[in-house]
Amino acid sequence: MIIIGEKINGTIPSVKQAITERNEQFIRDLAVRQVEAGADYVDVCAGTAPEVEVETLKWLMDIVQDAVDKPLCIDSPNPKTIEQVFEYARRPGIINSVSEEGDKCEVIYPLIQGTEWQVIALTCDNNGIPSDVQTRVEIAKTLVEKAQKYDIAPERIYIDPLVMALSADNKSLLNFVETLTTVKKMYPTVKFTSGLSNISFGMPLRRVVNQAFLTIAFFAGMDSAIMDPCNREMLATLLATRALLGQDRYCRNYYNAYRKNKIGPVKEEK
Ligand code: THG
Repeated sequence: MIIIGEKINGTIPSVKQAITERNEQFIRDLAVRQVEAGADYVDVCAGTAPEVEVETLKWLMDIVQDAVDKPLCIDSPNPKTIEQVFEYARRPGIINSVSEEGDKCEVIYPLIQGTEWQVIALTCDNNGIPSDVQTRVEIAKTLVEKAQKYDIAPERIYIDPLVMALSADNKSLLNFVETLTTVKKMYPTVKFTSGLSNISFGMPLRRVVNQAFLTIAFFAGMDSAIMDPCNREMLATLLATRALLGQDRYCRNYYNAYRKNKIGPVKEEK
């Protein structure tokens, strides 16, 4: 399971404040803590007004790249923003994201053609997020086929089916799994990712629902999660699931994480 650390996101109030105050230490600390907890990529999302988004993202990208040795996941709804900050990335990472909305693919795909960059592809279009599996599958197919025109192979694409709240759609997880299974039959090397918190929107004990979602989605073949690796319960669930699925020989990662105080009751550092 590939972990994309989600905490550097200007829509989180404490991060928004750090951005406003240009508090470098706060951002650096978030990057370091996420990577220490196991993040493979560090998501950076400015979440600011469009006029200052490019400048804010550049600032975030510099801090993260000076602080940690992991690639970025550049998160913006605006492909033009991504185009402008792209050259400030010091190594290939993940673009978050393209979709069938507007000209996103036409801007982003040429940008990453001939590079090792990967891309998250959301299954939505100008009509919004489809609620049925079939439309999601069709959009995923279009996104993968368009990518092939730019020599972007399916293994560089993470499909994100934008999971709905379970409280709004009782089949939300089942649709997610069916979309994943169907798309992977067509493109066995394509990857899937998802945020983990939308599923529980409006429900009590959200973290329990989020963890159950992670476990089932993981078992169903999800390759990556956009998550907070500093969330000790979620990380423990992820590592336990990985061990249960036979992906952690001798449960070594699980034991190590416990020994290194990344999961379980918080122990005082000596
Ligand atoms: N798909 C894709 N990109 C995404 C999302 C997605 N980017 C944004 C978002 N969803 C994922 N990022 C976040 C970031 C923060 C929170 C939720 C999703 C969040 N954070 C709380 C905080 O830090 O205070 C709580 C975190 C916790 O307790 O775990 O809510 O779906 N492609």
